[in-house]
Amino acid sequence: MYSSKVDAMTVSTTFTTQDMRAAILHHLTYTMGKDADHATTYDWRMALSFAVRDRIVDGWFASTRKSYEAGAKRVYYLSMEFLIGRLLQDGLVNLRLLDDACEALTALGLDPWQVISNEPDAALGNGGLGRLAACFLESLSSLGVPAHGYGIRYEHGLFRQSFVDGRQVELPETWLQQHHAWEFERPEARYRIGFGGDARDAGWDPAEAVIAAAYDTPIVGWQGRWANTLRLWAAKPVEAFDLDSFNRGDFVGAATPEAMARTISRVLYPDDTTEIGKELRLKQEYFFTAASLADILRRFEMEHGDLRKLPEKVAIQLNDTHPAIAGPELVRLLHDDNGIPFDEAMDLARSTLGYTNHTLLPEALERWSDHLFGRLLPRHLEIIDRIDQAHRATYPSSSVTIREPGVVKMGELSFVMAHRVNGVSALHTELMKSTVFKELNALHPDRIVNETNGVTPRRWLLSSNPRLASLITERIGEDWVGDLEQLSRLEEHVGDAGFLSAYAEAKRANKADLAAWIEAEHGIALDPAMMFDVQIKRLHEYKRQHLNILEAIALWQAIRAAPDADWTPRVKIFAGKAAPGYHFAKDIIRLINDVAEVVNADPVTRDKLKIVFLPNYNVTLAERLIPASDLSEQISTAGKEASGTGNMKFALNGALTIGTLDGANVEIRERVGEENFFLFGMTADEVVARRKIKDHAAKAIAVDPRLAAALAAVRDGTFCAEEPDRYAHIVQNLSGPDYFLVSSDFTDYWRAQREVDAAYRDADGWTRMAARNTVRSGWFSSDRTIRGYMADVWGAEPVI
Ligand code: 26W
Repeated sequence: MYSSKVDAMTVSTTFTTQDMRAAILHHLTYTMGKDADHATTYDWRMALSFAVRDRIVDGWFASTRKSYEAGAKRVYYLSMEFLIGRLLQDGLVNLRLLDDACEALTALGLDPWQVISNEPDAALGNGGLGRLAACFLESLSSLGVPAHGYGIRYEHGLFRQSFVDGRQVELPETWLQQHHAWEFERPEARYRIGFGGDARDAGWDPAEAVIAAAYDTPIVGWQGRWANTLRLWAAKPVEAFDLDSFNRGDFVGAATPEAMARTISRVLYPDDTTEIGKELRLKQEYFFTAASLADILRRFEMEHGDLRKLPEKVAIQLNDTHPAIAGPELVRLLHDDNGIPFDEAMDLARSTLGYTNHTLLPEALERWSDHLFGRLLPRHLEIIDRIDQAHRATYPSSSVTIREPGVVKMGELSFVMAHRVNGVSALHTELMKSTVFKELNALHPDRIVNETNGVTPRRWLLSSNPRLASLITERIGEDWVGDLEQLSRLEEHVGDAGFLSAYAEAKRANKADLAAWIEAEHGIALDPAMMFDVQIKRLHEYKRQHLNILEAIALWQAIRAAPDADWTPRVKIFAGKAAPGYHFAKDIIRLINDVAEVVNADPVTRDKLKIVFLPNYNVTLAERLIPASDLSEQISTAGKEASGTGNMKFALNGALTIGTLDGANVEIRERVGEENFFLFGMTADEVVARRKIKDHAAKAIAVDPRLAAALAAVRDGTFCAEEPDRYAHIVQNLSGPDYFLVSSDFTDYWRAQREVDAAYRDADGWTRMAARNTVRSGWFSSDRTIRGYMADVWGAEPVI
């Protein structure tokens, strides 16, 4: 029987493969109630998960204990999304038990990876914002900072995507259909959350209420030295069951309270760039924010008592405006419920709150109708009005308002109610100051700071690319895992042929694995010798997947025009979901699939160009694709991508970037060296200027016959003979308004892609460039980002 008592500070090396084997069999028998002869892969995976979870729990308790003993300042990360992915492999890697687990499973006659990959992704997010939150939680634990993540335990995460005739089809996601091994229900942590009703003299009498029930998931850090808690709220009815209705035979009526309540945490809204504006979305935002604040104040009062000390011991970060109601809610709790004068309550709240902005897209900035707001949260609307009045009284000359006729602007509210506001890349933060928050920045010149995003090197290098990770560790030891900027110590190895060939071999083997998986999973044969050119991210016009496919069409046409020329064979791999209501984006998906069908079937070009759109992009697919990529497509219209984080993962894993000077591309290029980055396109300023030119798209098309020919092929049904006009609207857009300047950036994009072709033909040269990307990308660790927040925003310290 294995020993349970371990000190949180160190992972006991006493836990052997035998112990792991015994632990797995223990849980198979006593937790899953299965004997080995009848166990399914699911049973083995759960048994292994529980065995690993046991190892995490001890450290988790010790971390909690230590945080209380230290009386440390706590960080609370409020986010509507946590794009976690799988947790089993992450736990095994962070606890350094992966080898033991694989040996134990093999000894039990099982295929370790079949068991480990049986886990569904926790897809509780749309894209960048949600995944960043997950990376941040892992880094907070790896750094030993007392922190909680707070969010919603959606019953259904982001929809599953499949293709029917090349079109995206959405299917419900069902991660909770199976038992979720990593969560603990906390019946003692439940809060009543009110909605509607009336606000009357500094009080509120909600008309309806639901219960927020807590589910805790331990988030373990590197080497298991610390573990924090992700607390997700599920909505439950105040009255579980309406017996009277039931007795009257109204069975549906009897179940309604349950169904209505659960609706709030039923599903994640799949939109990631257009504000939703729906009542249920506002209910979701208030539900989790109010439950989280109630829980935060309960813990604070238990530890520290006097609420006036709140900012000293609590730092709350708002992940975009989605939890912005936290400002008014905190004022309500401090003023209405605890009698602290309004202005003081406002100052206390401001000193406690930080706000991160993740997008400048006007359509993504939340502006709630004050009608809906007033009906759902009447007291909060009153408080927002007082906050607005107070701000205007302090800055009478300013025209900044939180309220406008008919709307409540959540961006302005978040800015006014936070003591620090940050952007997520240097360029984005500057654009925040010169565009959306220009006036507020002038009023509060020291409030905006930059915290360039980062990614956790445990999941995105050590766990997903073991070949490269072990090569690095061989050369510089493994301290890089907890201190990624140590990768720079590899610089001198880049000149060493042995290192370079091992580096190239790791990439080649990763590509072979990916090709085998794509063949097995999708029946498409890819030659790993071809360049793997990859664009994986949500579908959006500003991310310009349509620029990428236009270049592919032009390349296809060029190869057909000169088949014997010396082309650099490449595969264009796409993956990404479109918001269900975003029809233009869905049409881009269909176009890519239609083009792929024609190009992949073309005997003239098939061994020189292939196009693949992999369905159901998620965290796990990204972990499979990124280590096997040669070229990273980061081609957004400059000024539109706040940061990007995929770009960082690719650079770390030795994929070269073709990209614009947008978001964090700018900082990646600065750090890896412009000679190791394929730059193209207009800058953010040039974009603004170009838009002012009448017929800018037509002008671009007129001077580039390749572009004209590619658009013509899309227009004339080359890829949809059965419905030639299918993409007329896309061509009409790109030759007309073309707001995202696809046509105007095409020529330079083509030029850069041809430079990529030439560079790829010099295999050693390419490998050197790729290795330099890895070696010089250590700064893009989310550990570095979190250290920035700790210093500039939270004033929090690690406890270990
Ligand atoms: C209200 C609907 C909605 C939902 C999510 C609007 C906007 C969002 C997010 C802010 C969109 C998002 O994920 N933004 C991305 O955030 C990443 C993390 O900072 C950045 O790296 C990406 O550039 C940014 O697009």
